[in-house]
Amino acid sequence: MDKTQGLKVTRRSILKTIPALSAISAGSSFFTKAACAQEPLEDGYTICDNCNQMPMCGIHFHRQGNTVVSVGNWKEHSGKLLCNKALATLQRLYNPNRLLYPMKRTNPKGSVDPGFVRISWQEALATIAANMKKIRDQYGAEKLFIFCGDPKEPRPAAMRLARYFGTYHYGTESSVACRKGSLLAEQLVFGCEYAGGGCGPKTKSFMVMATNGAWSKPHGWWNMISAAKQRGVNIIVIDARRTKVAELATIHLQPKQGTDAALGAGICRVLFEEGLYNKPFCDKWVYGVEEYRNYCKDFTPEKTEAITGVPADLIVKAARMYAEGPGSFALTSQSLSHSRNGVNSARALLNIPAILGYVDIPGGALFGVGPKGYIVHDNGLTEDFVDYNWFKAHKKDRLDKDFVPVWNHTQVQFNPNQLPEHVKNGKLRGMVAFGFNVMIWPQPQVYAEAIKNMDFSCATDYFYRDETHHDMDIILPAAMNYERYAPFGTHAGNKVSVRTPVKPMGEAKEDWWIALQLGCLVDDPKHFFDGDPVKACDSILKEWGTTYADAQKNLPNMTQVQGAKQQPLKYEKGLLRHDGQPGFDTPSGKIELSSNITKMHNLGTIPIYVEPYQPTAEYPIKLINGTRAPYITHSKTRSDSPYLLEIEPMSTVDINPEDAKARGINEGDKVLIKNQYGQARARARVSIIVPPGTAGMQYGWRGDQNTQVLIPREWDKLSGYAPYFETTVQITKEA
Ligand SMILES: Nc1nc2c(c(=O)[nH]1)N[C@H]1C(S)=C(S)[C@@H](COP(=O)(O)OP(=O)(O)OC[C@H]3O[C@@H](n4cnc5c(=O)[nH]c(N)nc54)[C@H](O)[C@@H]3O)O[C@H]1N2
Ligand SMILES: Nc1nc2c(c(=O)[nH]1)N[C@H]1C(S)=C(S)[C@@H](COP(=O)(O)OP(=O)(O)OC[C@H]3O[C@@H](n4cnc5c(=O)[nH]c(N)nc54)[C@H](O)[C@@H]3O)O[C@H]1N2
Ligand SMILES: [Mo]
Repeated sequence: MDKTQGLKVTRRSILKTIPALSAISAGSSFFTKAACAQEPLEDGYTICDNCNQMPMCGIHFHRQGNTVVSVGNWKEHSGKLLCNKALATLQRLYNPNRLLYPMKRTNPKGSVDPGFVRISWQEALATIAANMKKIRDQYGAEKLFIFCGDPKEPRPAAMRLARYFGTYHYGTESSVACRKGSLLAEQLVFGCEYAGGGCGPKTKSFMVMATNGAWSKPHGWWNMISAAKQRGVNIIVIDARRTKVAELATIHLQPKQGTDAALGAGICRVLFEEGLYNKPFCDKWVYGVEEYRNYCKDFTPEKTEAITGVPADLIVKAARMYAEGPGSFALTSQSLSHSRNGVNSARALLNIPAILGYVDIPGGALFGVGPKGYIVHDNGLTEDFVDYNWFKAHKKDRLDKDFVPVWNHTQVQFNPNQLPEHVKNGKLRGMVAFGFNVMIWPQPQVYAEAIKNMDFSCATDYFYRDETHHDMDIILPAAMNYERYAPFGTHAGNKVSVRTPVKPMGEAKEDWWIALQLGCLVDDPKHFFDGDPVKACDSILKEWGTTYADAQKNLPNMTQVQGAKQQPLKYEKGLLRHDGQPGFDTPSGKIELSSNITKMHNLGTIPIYVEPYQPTAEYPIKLINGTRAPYITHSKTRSDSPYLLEIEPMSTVDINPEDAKARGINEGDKVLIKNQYGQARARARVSIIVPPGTAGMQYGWRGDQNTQVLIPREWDKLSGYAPYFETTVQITKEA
């Protein structure tokens, strides 16, 4: 059977579940037309955007006329195994609740009914541009906040809009939360992005640092680790939960949530004391060894056990086993950084491969390379495209300077977690957003209030989301991944994939088109490729030796572009530092166990352990709020793709059998999760995936299942991230 026939759209499947969420229904006359179409089946190609992994997975679809009728694996693509979320993008495409027309409010902000009505694109763009210019003229361009949520694809265009409009207050979901907290740890230690990698043929030991890649990295991570296991690689998993990956591990170290800085120190102590660390490497390339070693002295296996709950003998065994390398590692993109001491937790674990010299070696994780100027972590495509240096030059002018000085020092994106305060003080007056979601934040109602109090705000989205869009001025319909050209995908350092889109539904337009059109209205159209997304892509592709049209001709193959050659030991060859000298791009030129940047800002030197919130009699359960599940992405897969909602119809909390029994809770019972900040409803799943005293669940559910109300607005001093994984709660059976 043709694998591309994986999922077929039928009228019945689409109409089976229509969520009652949206205030704006698009109608479904489309399906009647599609059903009559007698056109030939043609091939089409696009990139999945449903979990926003980088790089992303390829989709091969079949179209009949303008209708996508089936989706499946794009077998020539480097991300070729589609998961359920990718298959569900077809149902999302034809979800009858999609936002399909530009809308403007007609009732005052704060009204129960915003009174959104359909307007033309011309009116929408002209109104937004006029308000942007008004803010710039009256208060200064930097009073406009430009934001892109988890969707990674609009980012290069949104960042370019910010640049040429003139505001350096550009932020994304990754400057609210997510990957950049771990990235900050990597930068402090190694001077650049370095989240580790997988296992190669030479790898002997692999440390999985708080990531559950089997569920969060759908494109082949499970295959990679199970193949490594079969080859006899020693796998050490550090995870607070008993995940599938932990069950496969040679050793599972299961620390209590938020205690990794102690565990890292405990493991490093064994390596130092037993002489297992790489002394010649440390002497030459590592800064702060004596200072950190002295700190670790205290963390005897017994003391480390007392803090982390990991048995002392297992800590010693794991340290010795990992030292048998060559060792590789994989660091979480988020879980560690979502605690108040999160960046230091991640740094402490990174110190383990650092002192063993498992840095850019054969059999270890290599530093990433890409085509000229390519930036993964800001998703800006290239430094030239977004004018990275302009943002760097304006770091010191940003509003996050006092709130998070280390972040401000190191990051090109603005940290907007103090948005409510900035709006209150008149420092931010308006917002242009792409895929914006107030539920990204703890206490989302505070952010919704800030949006309401802005002079002007607008957002592009696939759907109308009441909690986010209710008090906005204008909402614009974004074309989905099957309906857009930009951006192209960049993979494996030197390959790109392009699309063959269908015409968008209704009047949806691609985010890049919207950003570029706005750019043309508020600045010189030359900076915005006359509003044409393909021309914008070509400005990058030409530098890399191809064009969009040429890459389309290569389909179904991906197109090879000029990329940097991957090679080990880049620090010896001067390939990591901005000045081209050997070493690392840190102030000392070495890997920093003791950070000169945190020191500069009086925020300590080495990654010390700070006790996380402890359970109390009133709130005895630690709640990890946000671990990934294979069929959910954040807030968006729920109502958008009813197939996925069938797998998990409501917010579900994992609770250990001991804790369940003590509370008279059975599998499937409705429960109430409560703490001093708020409460949320869920359904119980009694499971040993969590240890006694800890519960785990998703976030992103709406209404009375919204767990963001349980999270305090408190922040890691280094990243400014909220403690999503660190709260304590009580769980009771619902009456
Ligand atoms: N409690 C808790 N909170 C967390 C986390 C956690 O683990 N726990 N994790 C944090 C992390 S790591 C992340 S990444 C964030 C999630 O970041 P969010 O930005 O909150 O992610 P989503 O819920 O996916 O919402 C994205 C919005 O963008 C829209 N959208 C999707 N694709 C596109 C597109 O291509 N164009 C446009 N215009 N719109 C689009 C969707 O419809 C949706 O409304 O949440 C953070 N917050
Ligand atoms: N299916 C799916 N995939 C996704 C996403 C999605 O929503 N759905 N989102 C994408 C995004 S935006 C992100 S940021 C990534 C996140 O990807 P991951 O980092 O893999 O995400 P998590 O599942 O949140 O966390 C990984 C593990 O950390 C463990 N953990 C929690 N707290 C601690 C702790 O204090 N110490 C230790 N040692 N372990 C701890 C959890 O038990 C969990 O198993 O996933 C991406 N991929
Ligand atoms: Mo994330």
